[in-house]
Amino acid sequence: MNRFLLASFAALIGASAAFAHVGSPDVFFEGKAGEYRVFVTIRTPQVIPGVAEVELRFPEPGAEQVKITPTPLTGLGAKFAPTPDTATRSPLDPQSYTGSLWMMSSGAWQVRINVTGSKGTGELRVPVPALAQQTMGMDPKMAGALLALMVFLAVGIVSIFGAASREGKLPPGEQPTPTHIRRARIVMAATAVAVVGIIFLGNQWWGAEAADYSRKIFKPLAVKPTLNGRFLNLQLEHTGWMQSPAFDDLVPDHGYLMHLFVVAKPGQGRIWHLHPALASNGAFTQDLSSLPAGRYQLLGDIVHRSGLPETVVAELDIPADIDGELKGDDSTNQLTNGLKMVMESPATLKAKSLQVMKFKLLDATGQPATGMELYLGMPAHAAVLRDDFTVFSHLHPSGTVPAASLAMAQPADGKADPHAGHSMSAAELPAEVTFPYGFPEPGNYKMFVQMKRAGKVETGVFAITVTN
Ligand SMILES: [Cu+2]
Repeated sequence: MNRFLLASFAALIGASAAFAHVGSPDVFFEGKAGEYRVFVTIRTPQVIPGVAEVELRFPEPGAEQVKITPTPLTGLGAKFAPTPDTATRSPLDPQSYTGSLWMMSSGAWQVRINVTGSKGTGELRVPVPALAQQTMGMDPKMAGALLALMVFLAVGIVSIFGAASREGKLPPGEQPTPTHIRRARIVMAATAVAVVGIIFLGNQWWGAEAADYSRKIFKPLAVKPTLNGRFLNLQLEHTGWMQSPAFDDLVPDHGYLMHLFVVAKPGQGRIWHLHPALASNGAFTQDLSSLPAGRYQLLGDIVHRSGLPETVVAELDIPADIDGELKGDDSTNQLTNGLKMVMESPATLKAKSLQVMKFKLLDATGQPATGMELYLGMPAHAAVLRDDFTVFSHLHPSGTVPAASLAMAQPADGKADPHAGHSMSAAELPAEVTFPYGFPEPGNYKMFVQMKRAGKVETGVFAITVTN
């Protein structure tokens, strides 16, 4: 009978694991399928196997038929795609399409989007991590009803067996003798023992299934920070999820194995985007020169060879100021040379829906800045952080998908274009960028936007309120 308790216990474990993930599992992406520019939202399933909801919005008309197909990101499964599903065109907005896709196993998946219309055919492949986030708890009303049914059936079967042995062979109208009654009691006791035994075994089976499933619930790798003078050492640690025993399956993303965001607590006015060097398997080291004393949140983005991205999270106390200067691509957050960064989207946004946020870098005279450069191969990078640190997402103008995963999704025969849909020509790089993103829940957020100009990374900090 405590199977219901077990189920709710499993749900609790699930809830805490979902919290450890950095709270933003859905995929937002802008890219091109052939000549068709499209905004892609993929709402990932909470349980695996589960259904991913795909929403597509074409800013320009022309797309007439849209097919979507889920396949694993890499390996044999990626070569043998199942039959595509036709996405449903919205009756209200002919440039929007929706569809649902089953994701059958945990890991790195992709959704292939095939578009036919007035501009020919085109394909776009969008990587999606399919990770079990939680065990679905049972609805208390359903649990109550099932419990009542179970008691009714158990009592029912005991009394049926009792009545059968007491009166089954009696001619109509005759009363059972004390012998009959005694025998019936023995039968009822034996039946009750058997019923309790069956319920007990059923409970064991349920518990085993729940425990087995809870092992599949995604738990990101842990990381242990230690401070050694001005050097930060980061040691990755296993958490028991299906993880590679050595930490040797990481692949570089924009040329670095880890993108570490160091955020000052509690005000979160400042952020550093650092690139720790690999010291040995699973151990990274970073020079923290230029960090003032204080408490920091560490958020490290890594990508596995499978294409699965994850974020490792830790807290760090720095007891005394570390003086010095950052080097290379590492960056802090300041706007220099009288530059100004402005957000052109409303400062109040709705949760859970796709927003295309626009930012501009202006020079001292208020004109769009010139001399823009790519920063780590991208026109811009952004970090979205909820004020309580329960949500963190690392964005690019193409969306939430890491460039390394995106490159893996491209067909081996075609040219891999990790920046599909974005002009990468530095000569005419505009001082204006957009990021497609959907805030997972209401609350107060900070968004840190980084663009590179004249050899310097410029970071703008924006407070964003997200409503229901
Ligand atoms: Cu980035």
